[in-house]
Amino acid sequence: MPEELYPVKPEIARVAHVGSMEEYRRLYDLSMADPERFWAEQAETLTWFHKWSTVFDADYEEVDFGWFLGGRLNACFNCVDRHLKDRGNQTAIIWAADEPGVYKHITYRDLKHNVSRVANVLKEHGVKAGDRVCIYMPMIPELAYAMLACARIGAVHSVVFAGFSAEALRDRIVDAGTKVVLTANEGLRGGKVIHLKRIVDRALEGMQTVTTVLVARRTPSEVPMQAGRDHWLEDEVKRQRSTCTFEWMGAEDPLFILYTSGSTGKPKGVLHTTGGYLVYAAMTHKYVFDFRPGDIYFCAADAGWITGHSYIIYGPLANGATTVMFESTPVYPDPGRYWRIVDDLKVNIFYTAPTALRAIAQAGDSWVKEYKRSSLRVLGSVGEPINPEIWRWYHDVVGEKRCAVVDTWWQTETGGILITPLPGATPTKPGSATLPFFGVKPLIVDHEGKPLEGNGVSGALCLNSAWPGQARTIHGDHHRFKETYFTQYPGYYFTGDGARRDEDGYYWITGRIDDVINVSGHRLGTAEIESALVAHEAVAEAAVVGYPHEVKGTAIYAYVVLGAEYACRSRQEMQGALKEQVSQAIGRFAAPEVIHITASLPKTRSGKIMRRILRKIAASEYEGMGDITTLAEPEAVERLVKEHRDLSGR
Ligand code: 7RM
Repeated sequence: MPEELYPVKPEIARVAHVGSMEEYRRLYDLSMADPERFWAEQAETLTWFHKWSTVFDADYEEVDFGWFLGGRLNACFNCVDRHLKDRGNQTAIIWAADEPGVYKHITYRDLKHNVSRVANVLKEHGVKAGDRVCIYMPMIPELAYAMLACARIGAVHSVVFAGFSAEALRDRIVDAGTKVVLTANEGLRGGKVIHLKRIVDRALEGMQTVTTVLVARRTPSEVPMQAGRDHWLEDEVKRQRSTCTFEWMGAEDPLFILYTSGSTGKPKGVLHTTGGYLVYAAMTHKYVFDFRPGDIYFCAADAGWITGHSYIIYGPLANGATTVMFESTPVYPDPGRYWRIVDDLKVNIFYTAPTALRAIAQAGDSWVKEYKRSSLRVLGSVGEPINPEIWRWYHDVVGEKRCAVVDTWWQTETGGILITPLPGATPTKPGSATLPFFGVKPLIVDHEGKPLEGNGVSGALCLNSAWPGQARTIHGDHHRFKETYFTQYPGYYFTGDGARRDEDGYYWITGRIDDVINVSGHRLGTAEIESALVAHEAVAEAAVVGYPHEVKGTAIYAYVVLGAEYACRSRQEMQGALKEQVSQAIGRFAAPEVIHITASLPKTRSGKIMRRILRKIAASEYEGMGDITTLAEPEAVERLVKEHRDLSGR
């Protein structure tokens, strides 16, 4: 069967920033031939207090990169103040509350005042340039104010997704060495209350290092406030002036830390710097979504993840966009929620994760068709591979075959989108992220670390270029940064993903090939979940794998061996207790879908758990287990298969 190719829509191409494949190639070739010139030109789109002297410098041995060295700028100034002259009264942020139909429009001028007030509060509480500030907030405007306020005064924000548990939050506060935490009394999501302040209190128990907790008020509820430490943000900002000077940050000064999961149990504080990150976020937002002034842009991610950082806050605001901040879920109060917002706000560009699309599609097309969606022009996807069926549904049903679909591949570490179609230039194939963005050189590498030339090859996805948005280090552990990304395939950045380059040179991301899984677009390390499980007194051993799931994309399957004293407990009771255990250690979103209690795990004679086999069984693939003769206990496989059949009915 010839591969489906969706041509570019002429109406989109006619007005697009990049309107043809020739134009894409021309710019791509320029970016490869003379990257410094290319990126210097892009950097001109930002406002600099002082121009850079060196576009790019690298010490490959030490894995140190710098962009726009010598330059001084402020990310908050670029996202807020510089727009006041031309678009002070334009809406910067439309907040879509959890309650359907409730919106709040915040102009660029309002944004400046609100951000400045929060910045002044932070200063009053002793926050200085370079200090880390932890933000653990729901999707309310104060979250955006807090991030931008940090940027304004040169503090480094560490946003922790509000779905993380007290323990996970505590680890991140300790690792980043934060003295100030911003939170809310409660969060509201899908009509349910999340007791954020209570979680913060638990995270801070016995911790002396956090001296200030600023609490935004999202609900009328009162919460316990610890005298001297806790303050209502609304009371604090009231006293402040609506103006605050900005720090002239060096281009390579840190802008933020964002924790992400890797193949060990300890999350990594990925560090991004100011100049390169902002140039890259702004440029990709403009080109990938073909953003034009006046567009209403809606990224449905949570600001607690990198997608929210780059494509709700920094990229869109640097471009003077109107960006929607969505507090609720795609299915609250019903699966038509996204399209209701699209119609209410006349959204032109919409960006979400495949897992959300699958959940909505499952509920039936009527939820989509109830709304007009006539304002939509570009539809984006991110976070996990998008299966061709749901890609077609997005294109045909949501976009009525008029909209461009952009499947954007990137990572927390890359700062912005790296492999993606451009709406006006790239013919698309359902399920393929298509071609590299400007300045990006993907490589497909074999087991020996040899790059595979030509098309029609698959292997590990590496990158053989430097781009301004790339992470510079892991907070507090540069050695780990080098080890994690630059040693497995010497000379290249290893993404952790597998990929295929097809006959046309299009990239197909096949998913993680390390011990990371993407569950509903949330990135989790299997080792993290395992260490949460074995922390339970009943658990002797645990092994976690991912398996294909209709809505979540990948779901978590945990094999657990109980200690002798617990072996006779009711399975149901233990399964419940262990799911709760993971919720407590990481967050509810990390709780395994399946807990498979068993007598032993399949191991090699040297004691290595055979994950390959565990993955097969979890996926109900009983054929092609490969060589199991090296197993210490070959009959374990048969037992596991039988137990799995009983558990899953497959
Ligand atoms: C942006 C984000 C990164 C991992 C990455 C991939 C997977 C993301 C796509 C994708 C296939 C895509 N950052 N991933 N986008 N896989 N197609 N378009 O998600 O750090 O949280 O996760 O997500 O495995 O390595 S992340």
